[in-house]
Amino acid sequence: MNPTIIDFKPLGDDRGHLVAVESGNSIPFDIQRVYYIYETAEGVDRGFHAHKALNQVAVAISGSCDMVLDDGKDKVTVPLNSPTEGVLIGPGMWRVMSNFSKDCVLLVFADAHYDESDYIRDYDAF
Ligand code: T46
Repeated sequence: MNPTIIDFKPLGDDRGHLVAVESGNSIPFDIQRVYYIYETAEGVDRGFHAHKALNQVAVAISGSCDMVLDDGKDKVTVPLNSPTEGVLIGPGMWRVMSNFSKDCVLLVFADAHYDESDYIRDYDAF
């Protein structure tokens, strides 16, 4: 399994950095929802589910964490540690986020509004 890594173009100058994110351009879908995960307690892992239809792109805009993706056959760990690098997570992908640094802010773009019925939270059912 080769996860799709998305490189965002840093628009930096001597004042610092800026990244612009555009639906259908840097993100390969229409963005319907944005959420972020921060101040994750030490040693906590999150996720432990797959989605039936949802597409998402996750970027650690501060700090770092690992995104473990499992398609049912292969498992790959994608280190997220750059505000200019995201990972595309499509449907049918079990995900676990771990090794959150204290300062990690994980920003996620999604192509649909929150819908609990889109979650598969039972690994055996997955
Ligand atoms: C995912 C990974 C990367 C909402 O009400 N609206 C939302 O948009 C989201 C994302 C969550 N919630 C509620 C549902 C739960 O009561 O917030 C609570 C925490 O969500 P959850 O336990 O699903 O969080 P994670 O970190 O396990 O998973 C999240 C996303 O839910 C999921 O889609 O792919 O981040």
